[in-house]
Amino acid sequence: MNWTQRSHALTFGFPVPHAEKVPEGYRVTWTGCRVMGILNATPDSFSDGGRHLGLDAALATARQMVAAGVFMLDIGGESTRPGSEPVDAATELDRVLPLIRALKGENALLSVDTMKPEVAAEALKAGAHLVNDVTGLRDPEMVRVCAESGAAACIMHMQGEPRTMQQQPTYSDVVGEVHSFLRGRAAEVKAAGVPSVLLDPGIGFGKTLEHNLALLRAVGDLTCGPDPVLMAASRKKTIDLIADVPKAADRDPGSFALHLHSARQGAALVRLHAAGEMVQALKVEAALAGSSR
Ligand code: HH2
Repeated sequence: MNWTQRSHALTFGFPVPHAEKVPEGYRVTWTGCRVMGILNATPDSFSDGGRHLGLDAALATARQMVAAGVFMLDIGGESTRPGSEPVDAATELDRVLPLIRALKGENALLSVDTMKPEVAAEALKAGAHLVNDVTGLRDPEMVRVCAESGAAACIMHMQGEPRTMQQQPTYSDVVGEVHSFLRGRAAEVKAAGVPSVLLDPGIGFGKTLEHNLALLRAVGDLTCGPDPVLMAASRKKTIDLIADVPKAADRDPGSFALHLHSARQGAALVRLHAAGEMVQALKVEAALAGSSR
């Protein structure tokens, strides 16, 4: 079976776009690799900071993505780039809630990219379906919010915290440590009642170029497991270090290469700024692999 035929699923405790009712809740299933489009309503994100601050501009981008076949939108109100300063919950909510409310009728899953349980809780009430927490649901309150609402969650691996994580990342076996953290955390949060999870090795979060390359080369070891895998390296510094592209907005070609590689290794979802373009790239890649999707 090649990557285009592999089937993936996420289960939710409430109805979501594309879902069918199953005894455990509402299940979304797909084959091959789908795209999560990045929508940062922030002034300081490393590549698209300030681009989507106006509601109309953000909605236009989001709707273009959905029209292009993007499966899930990831809406964020706080930058987590290396060195970023935290923002308070009220500021984050002011940035993400209008977008979630305006997009909840669209034919796409909505993810909220937040580390704060209070932001996640309000975002879910406003219409978000999945919580993307770069701390791997470190805060027990985040696990409770997801479990009680029936939201799916993305568990990402990060060493340290955004402000300082790139100062001196160290591992003795980066692939072994990251994969066992993700599998362990998935088992714990599902046992606590979160209906389903995505796993993400967290490219660039407390990792050197060598660490990131090792994780990218080993995606296939993570995608062998039962939980769908999300890969998210869009426009990241890794691409600059490989291909000498200092400006983040110029890194889409490298982003397509990294995520096509991840798709071929069985990733269920890839997170990109140039999300509609990635849908096109995946369709071509799938056709070459012998599938029409
Ligand atoms: N990376 C960023 C933000 N959220 N979520 C997951 N699951 N995985 C990631 O690798 C990830 C993420 C950082 O990228 P971006 O959103 O473009 O920038 P910023 O944090 O500066 O807003």
